[in-house]
Amino acid sequence: MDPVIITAALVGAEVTREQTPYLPLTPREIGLAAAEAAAAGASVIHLHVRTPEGEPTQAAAVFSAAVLAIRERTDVIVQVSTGGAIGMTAQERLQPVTCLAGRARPDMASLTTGSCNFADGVFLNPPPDVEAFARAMLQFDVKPEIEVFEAGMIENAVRLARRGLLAEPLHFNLVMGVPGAVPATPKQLLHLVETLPANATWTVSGIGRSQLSMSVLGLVLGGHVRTGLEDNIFYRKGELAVSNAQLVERVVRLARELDRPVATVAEARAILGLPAARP
Ligand code: KMH
Ligand code: ZN
Repeated sequence: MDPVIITAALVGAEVTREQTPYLPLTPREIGLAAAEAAAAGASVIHLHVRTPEGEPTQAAAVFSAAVLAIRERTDVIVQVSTGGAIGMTAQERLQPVTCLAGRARPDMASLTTGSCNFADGVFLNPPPDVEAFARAMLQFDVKPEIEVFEAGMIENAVRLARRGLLAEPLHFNLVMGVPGAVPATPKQLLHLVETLPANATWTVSGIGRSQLSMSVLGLVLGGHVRTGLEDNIFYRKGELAVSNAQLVERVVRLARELDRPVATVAEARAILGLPAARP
């Protein structure tokens, strides 16, 4: 079986320290959490950052500090979020793609190709913004991970690729179980996987308690797996996960049982078509 790329989504924009004391917030905490997750088997870090007060931000200075804190400690692939948080402007969200320099430049960035309800809010991604994000990623040589919260977002990405705004093969993250978007069921996952272009790579993220079942399905179906506190703060019902690394370790154990070798960073770079290392 092909190696599985494990992505650790360390912090996100929605989870708070009140919900879990184990959430890394400062650039240093994020750097340490990334190094632990990488040591456990993660080869990609999906990155959001926070202000000192713990609020989500897309400020370039904070992203830069966090990426450097990660790069000081590990050679993991860094994927910055352009989703940010509900209510942010497109210009604000794009900063980690367009404003980071030198070693702080990201390898990848998330790119959501449509709008959807997102818990009590609306995650707005109008076509002109999506197109601008795709163009910026091409210009800054940052590989998009297409975030799919609803089936139509796959076709939107394929259309962008046909217009030359996304480079193929495309890489997708199937995000299952956000309240208001596609439910985390095996049937829905299979439908999304079968809808992908034939040469695409994909990972799956299960939100909340679906993180475990979606991880297992991702492994069985030959996909890649995202885990971490952004998507789920519990290890099991009523028991908080004590770190991102703990969640990664569980995916590694499952992968071993299911005969999926865990991708090294070099293998993940090759699978995703990334250069051997970001200069
Ligand atoms: N925080 C969500 C509104 C992404 O990182 O690109 C969007 C999100 C997706 O987390
Ligand atoms: Zn995210």
